[in-house]
Amino acid sequence: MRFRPDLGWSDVTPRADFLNRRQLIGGAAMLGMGGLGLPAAALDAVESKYSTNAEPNTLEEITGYCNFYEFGTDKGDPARHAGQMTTDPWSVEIGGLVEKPGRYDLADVLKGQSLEERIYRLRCVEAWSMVVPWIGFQLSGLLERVGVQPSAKYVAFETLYRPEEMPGTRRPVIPWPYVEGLRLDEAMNPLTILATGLYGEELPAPNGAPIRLVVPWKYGFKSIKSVVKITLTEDQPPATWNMVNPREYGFYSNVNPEVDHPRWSQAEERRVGGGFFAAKIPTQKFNGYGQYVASLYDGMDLSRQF
Ligand SMILES: Nc1nc2c(c(=O)[nH]1)N[C@H]1C(S)=C(S)[C@@H](COP(=O)(O)O)O[C@H]1N2
Ligand SMILES: [Mo]
Repeated sequence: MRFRPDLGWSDVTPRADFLNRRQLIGGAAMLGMGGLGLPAAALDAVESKYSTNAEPNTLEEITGYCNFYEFGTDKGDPARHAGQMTTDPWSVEIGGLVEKPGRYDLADVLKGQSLEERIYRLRCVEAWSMVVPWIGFQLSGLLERVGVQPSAKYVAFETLYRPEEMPGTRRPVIPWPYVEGLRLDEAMNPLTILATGLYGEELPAPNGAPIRLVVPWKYGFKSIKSVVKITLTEDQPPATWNMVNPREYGFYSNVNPEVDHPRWSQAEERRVGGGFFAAKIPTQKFNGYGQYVASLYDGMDLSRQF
């Protein structure tokens, strides 16, 4: 399915059908109830303990105000152009220090993973934020399934690079393909998900269809979109913005109001949709997820290892 900015997802996909054909065929265990015949309201009934109570942004805001440089640098470019991206068929190459390397079809990636709704805050390094009701599953589930070798210490991710379908990649704005990385313990943290949906529907193209990483305690650029490759490594993998400007964008890039970007303060953020004159809200350390992740960084000086 291609993203149509003129339609809401509920217009194009019956809600009860949001686990699309190929996901159903893949046999993803939907909230432990099995996929087929899922009542429309079932998803709403399940509260993840990791979800925020904050009001989610609208679908229009989430799909219309995006960073996805493969389609241009304007916030509206992804909504205009990401629909060109072929997202079916889709496969993810999983390799490096794993027991079962291979090219996994999307349905196979989802096999055995339980999808759930996670309503997360998303804090962009540019000092705006949103609240997004993702549908996804824990990355740890996939890594356990493919078997992580003992020597693995990091997980590297890569986005699709297909210039014919990605007008933004025809200029060297940033190095292509977009790459990112996490330390293995960050990747295994229960907050870290691979998202395949949003608002109970398939993931819209501007947000990284058909599968993207979401790491809610880090600046948004760590949450790499449209993932085609996952590699377990011994050494810290390259990360796009860190390569472009290591002084401004650290490998860790945990949300931290105490460490300013060299060119602006990170103490506050503007919630998208509040209007330009809306009061800024204070940025929380680890984007408010410290109770789950602060211990990952015990003994680290987060102002130096940012
Ligand atoms: N491949 C790829 N992934 C990406 C980006 C990008 O340009 N290309 N932008 C990042 C940035 S800066 C942010 S803030 C989030 C935005 O996600 P959203 O548009 O779904 O809100 O995606 C991240 N993932
Ligand atoms: Mo961002």
